[in-house]
Amino acid sequence: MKLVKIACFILLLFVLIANGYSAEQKVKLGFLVKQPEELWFQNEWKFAQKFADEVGIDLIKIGTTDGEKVMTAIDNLATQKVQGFVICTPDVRLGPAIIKKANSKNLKVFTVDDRFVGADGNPVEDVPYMGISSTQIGFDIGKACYEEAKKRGWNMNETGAMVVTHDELETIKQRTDAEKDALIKAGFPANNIFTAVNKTLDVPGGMDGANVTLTQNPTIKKWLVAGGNEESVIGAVRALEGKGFDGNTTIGIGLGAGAGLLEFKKPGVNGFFATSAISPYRHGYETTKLLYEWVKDGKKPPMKTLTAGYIVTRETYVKTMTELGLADSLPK
Ligand code: FCA
Repeated sequence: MKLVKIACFILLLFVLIANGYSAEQKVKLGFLVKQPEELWFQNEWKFAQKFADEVGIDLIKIGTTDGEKVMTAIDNLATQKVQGFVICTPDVRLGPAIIKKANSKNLKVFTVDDRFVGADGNPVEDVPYMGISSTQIGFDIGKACYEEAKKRGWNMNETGAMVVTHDELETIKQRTDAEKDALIKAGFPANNIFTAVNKTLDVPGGMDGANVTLTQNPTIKKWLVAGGNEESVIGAVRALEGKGFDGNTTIGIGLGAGAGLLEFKKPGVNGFFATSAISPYRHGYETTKLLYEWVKDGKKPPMKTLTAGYIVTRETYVKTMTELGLADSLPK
């Protein structure tokens, strides 16, 4: 009996020590983004940090603007004993190389915004991904552009629709294809839809792409503008301003939750009419939380989560975003 008691005591001691040890092992995560200068990604980081602070873990945030930087960052994370990272990769085709490297260092990977593409050209489906509902959001934007033009009594035959895209990226192509589709379904003349290309997905890239389209179509009097992200639409609006168009002759609808909101804060009205507000909270806080639970408790995250967008104008954005719990990402 005495022996049994001693054995139980030793066992208990062992369990306590083991538990104490694992509680000491602090979770450390990484969050890598392709365009750290963009407000969207800064907001993702902000909400990821919020989660990290709430649970008291370390979060290492690194801007990885090209493939080499991604690879160096993964080495860096591994050296710092990080257990996993969230990533929006600068190039989706890097997916297989990123997975290989992460596996070799025993790091868990969670993709956000842009889904990896495999060597066969298909999206990688066995790495958790949180993106936006690109097709639905794009469709809503195309429809809203048409409806606003109709409300203003514009003659659609004299109006052009510029859709600024970056087709190499699945999520952007889905958004802009749906924008065109919605315009056509609403009754907008297909011949008046023009595709512009934003090579870099930032404002200068949107402006360059739009300028090409504008030079090729000098007779169009009024423009609808849609795109793959807010930066693309803002770039096009700036290009239109350069040619004398303004808020009376341009209806631009973006997609994001950063740069577009700053347009609303500018005095007066410009061609950036509305944006589909997406959630940096979900893409930052929630991705980090899911990764944390995966690392800490072995709870596998859902393989695919698609988040919604809500069209807001300069009149409605503060109210709607506050209702959506996004007051923290409103520009000051
Ligand atoms: C892509 C775009 C970003 C943002 C994000 C949700 O990564 O490049 O601007 O729209 O999807």
